[in-house]
Amino acid sequence: MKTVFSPVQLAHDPKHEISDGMLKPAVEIPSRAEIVRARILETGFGDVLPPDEFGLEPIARVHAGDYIAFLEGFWTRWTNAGRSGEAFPFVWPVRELRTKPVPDHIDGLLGRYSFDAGTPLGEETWVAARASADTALTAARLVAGGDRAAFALCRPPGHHAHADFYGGYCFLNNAAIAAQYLRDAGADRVAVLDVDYHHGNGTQAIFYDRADVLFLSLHADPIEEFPYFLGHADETGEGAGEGFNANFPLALGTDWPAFSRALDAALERVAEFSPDTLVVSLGLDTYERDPISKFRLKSEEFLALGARLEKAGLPTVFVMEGGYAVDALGVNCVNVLSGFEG
Ligand code: SP5
Ligand code: ZN
Repeated sequence: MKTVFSPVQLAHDPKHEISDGMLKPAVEIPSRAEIVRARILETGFGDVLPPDEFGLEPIARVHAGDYIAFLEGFWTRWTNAGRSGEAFPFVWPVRELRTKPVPDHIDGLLGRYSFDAGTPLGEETWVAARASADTALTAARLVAGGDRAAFALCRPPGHHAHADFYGGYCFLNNAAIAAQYLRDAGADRVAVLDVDYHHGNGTQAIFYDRADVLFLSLHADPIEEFPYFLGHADETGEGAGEGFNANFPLALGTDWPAFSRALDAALERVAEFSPDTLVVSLGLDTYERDPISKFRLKSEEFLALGARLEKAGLPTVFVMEGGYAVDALGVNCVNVLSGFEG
C-alpha cells in the first residue's frame, strides 16, 4: 500500500509540554514521523507520496469556522501580545462559565479553543496541522479511487481534536476529516475504528449524532487515563446517532489477548454496520514500552493487529495517531501495515 507524508508536518516541533505538574520534554515530536518513514523505505514496504493540497473546504466540513480562523491567526495574535515561544492555555470555560462572547484576550482565546494544557501550540503548528490533514485526505482519495488501503503518516495527530477545540497533541481531526471526505466522495457509510491507547474523544464528539459514521474506540478506561472526561461504555450516540458509537474501555495493563478480544467485538459491530470504507485511527501507544501509556502490546503483536483488521475485508484508510516509544515506532507501525498486507 502507498504511504502519504509531507516534510511540512515536521515543522511543528514542540519543545515542552505540561504534564505531571511541570514543564517536561515534549513527546509528540518530529522524529516520530521520521522513524516511521525510514522504516517504510528500509523495508521496501511501498511508495511514499507527498499529499495533494485540498484547501480549507474539507477541513471546514468537520471544524468550526471560528476555530479554523483562530488556529490560522494564532501566531500573529500571540506575538502581537508580546509573547514568544510555544503557548499553553490555563483557563477554560467549564460548566457554569460562558463560551460566548468569545474573548478578545489571547489567554481567553487559548482557553476557549482548547481542552488541556498538555498541548504546545507554536509558530509552525498551523502549517503542519494542515499538511497532516492533507495527508489524511490524500490517503482517503487513494482509497476512494480504488486502492484497497492507504497509510496517512499523519503528524501532528488528530483524534483528540473536537470541532472547535484542540488538545491531546491534536489540532485538526485527520481521521474525521478523512471520514467526512469519504462520505462526500460517495460512501454511504463509513466506520472509524480507533485503536490508539487513548479514547478518541474528538472523533466521537464530531460524529456522535450521526448514523452514517460509526465510531468505535478501544482505549484505556478514562476513569484512570487521559482524556478522563469521555470514553465510557455507556456513550452510545444520541439522536439519529443513537447506537452508532461504541466504546471499549480497557484496564491499565491490558495485553494482546484482552485487547484482541475487544478488537473482535468491535469488528463484529463494524461487520453489522456494513460500511463502504473503514478508517483506522492507528495509535501505537498501546506498545508495552510506551513512555506515557500502560498497555502491554509487543512488537510482533502489531502484525496480528494488522492481520485482524484485514479480515474485515474493507477498503481501509490508516491514519496515524499516537505512539511515543520513538525507537520502536517504525517497527510497530510498519508491523500493523505489513500484517494487513499479509
Ligand atoms: C494522540 C495522543 O496519543 N495523545 C495523547 C495525549 C496525552 N496527553 C497527556 C499525557 C500525560 C502523560 N502522563 C505521563 C505519566 C508518566 N510519567
Ligand atoms: Zn494516544
